[in-house]
Amino acid sequence: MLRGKFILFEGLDRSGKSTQARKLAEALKERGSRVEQRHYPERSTQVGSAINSYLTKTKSLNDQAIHLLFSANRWELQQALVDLLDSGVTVVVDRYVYSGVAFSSAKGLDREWCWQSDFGLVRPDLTIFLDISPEEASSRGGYGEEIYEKVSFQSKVKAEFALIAAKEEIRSSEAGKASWVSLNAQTSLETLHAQILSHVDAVPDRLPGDYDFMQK
Ligand code: DGP
Repeated sequence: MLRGKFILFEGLDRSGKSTQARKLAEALKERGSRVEQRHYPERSTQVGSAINSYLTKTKSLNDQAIHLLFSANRWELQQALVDLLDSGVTVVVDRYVYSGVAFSSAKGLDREWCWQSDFGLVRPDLTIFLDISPEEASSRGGYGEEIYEKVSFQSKVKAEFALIAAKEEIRSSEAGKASWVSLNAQTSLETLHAQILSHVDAVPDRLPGDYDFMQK
């Protein structure tokens, strides 16, 4: 039996990640695959609840502490994620390590320091970065309620994601397999969905227990 695929969506707030993650999961299920969706931060745990208080501005925390809480939230759910993948379930994830680094670096924290707490986590098989301008994202519904939803800050996050993308694209080409793709999110839902599906189909099959990990 093969393990499931770990497919990650990353991007700015309101880039359309949730919609595309849902459409991807539905399409894969229709083909008969077992699929689960996950989202970080997972606000239902105690750590997640502290993160939620920060995001909704009911509790303030210094930048380093909240960075480590986001990372702890990924770590506390890591074994459950690996168990799902090993049991053959494809997991479509909305945000992960790269959001951690992009958002915290955008605040001015040292980039290398930001990566450290996530080294050792399982690396996604494919990261789909949905590229959108902060201005377009801000014009989409519901923007502005949480702490990071400001165009000026999201512009900094976008610049940090660009640095990460450059690094990950080099890693992809060295490894000879596309583990990071950046797609223009300002295109139609269906066009984007079709592009995503074709990238997911190209992800190589792997056996349970066979993972790459986040590392330097
Ligand atoms: P979401 O639930 O996907 O809307 O994410 C909530 C907000 O938290 C969003 O503005 C992105 C930000 N975020 C997500 N993950 C991390 C992280 O690991 N570190 C930091 N600093 N921010 C994050």
